Amino acid sequence: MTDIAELETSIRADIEQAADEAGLEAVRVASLGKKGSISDVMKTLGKMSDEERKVQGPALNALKAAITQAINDRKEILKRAAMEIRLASEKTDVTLPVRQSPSEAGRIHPISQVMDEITAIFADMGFSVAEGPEIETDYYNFTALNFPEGHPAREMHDTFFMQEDEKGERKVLRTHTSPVQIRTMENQEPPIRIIIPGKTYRCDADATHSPMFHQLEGLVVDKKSNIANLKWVLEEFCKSFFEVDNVNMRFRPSFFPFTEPSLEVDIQCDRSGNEVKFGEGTDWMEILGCGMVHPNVLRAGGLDPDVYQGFAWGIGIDRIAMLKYGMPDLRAFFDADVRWMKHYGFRPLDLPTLFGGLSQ
Ligand code: 2NM
Repeated sequence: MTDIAELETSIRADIEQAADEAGLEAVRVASLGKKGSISDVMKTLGKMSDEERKVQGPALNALKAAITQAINDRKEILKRAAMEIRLASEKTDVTLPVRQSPSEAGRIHPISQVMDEITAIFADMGFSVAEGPEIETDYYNFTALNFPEGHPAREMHDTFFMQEDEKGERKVLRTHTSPVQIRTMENQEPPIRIIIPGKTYRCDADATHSPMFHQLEGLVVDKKSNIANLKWVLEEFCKSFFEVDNVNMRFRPSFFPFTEPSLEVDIQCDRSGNEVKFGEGTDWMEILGCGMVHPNVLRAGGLDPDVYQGFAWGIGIDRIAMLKYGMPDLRAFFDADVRWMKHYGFRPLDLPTLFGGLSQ
């Protein structure tokens, strides 16, 4: 027969010697567990005489309770000791600078920045943004825009043609965003006030041309839209975009198939210093093309030219981005060079707004 007092002394010694919670758990299993030393003695109760059981039964229950208590007490001590060690080793220096988050490290490409700036300016004038496909039909890219079949202007656009499809149709990469204007006229009753920023494609590549480039076109159609409105819109745009109080603009006659009359717009500038300054000087710089929408284009858009008239314009985003932010080489725009982006890119959380300053 096991001496209960002896058993208790031995288990208590094991409890005291347990160095951590895992060791203590092993002691608990070895004593109170199903196959533990106390359970082993419990199993002998059945074979005892009634008198013996009356003494040993309560004594064993008391032992169980005492050991459970001793284990819990020791557990508390070990837990606290473990916490003390963690607290001592896991010191945080709250004066260290915070590590830069990915959203802080990223940069907005100057083209995206300029598109956002221009969108903010025109949104303020009540324009909305329209978008459309970059792979277009010949009809939307040329025919509906009053480029006659076989007209040299079609060739002038250096069009990228897709393979013929099963219907024998050859789609094109849009050479301008103007197809979106036709699609909008087809789907929306005037008054129409839209801008269309997006990618455009022409087979041309040198220091100032990339086969993929960005345009932003605008369209206004209403019953009485006129050249005076057009000039006001463009002047407001130039002042906001170049962040100057005054610009001198020069409108020269030009030709586009989709507008009549067609005009090219120059703004006065000073190129004597390192950078171009607008609103002063004696030089002129061409920045956009515009005109009154040709009656054939309105008709193609499903509008009656005897009821509606409109004006439209187109700006090359890449070139005015280079101008505004002093980037000398267009090709670097599309190199995806992280160092270039770090230098010329914009902070993602500094969104351009008219009230906060477009470019800060
Ligand atoms: C330009 C210049 C002049 C233009 C015309 C149209 C449309 F579809 F409404 F007729 N959209 N864009 C336009 C007019 C574009 O880019 C230099």
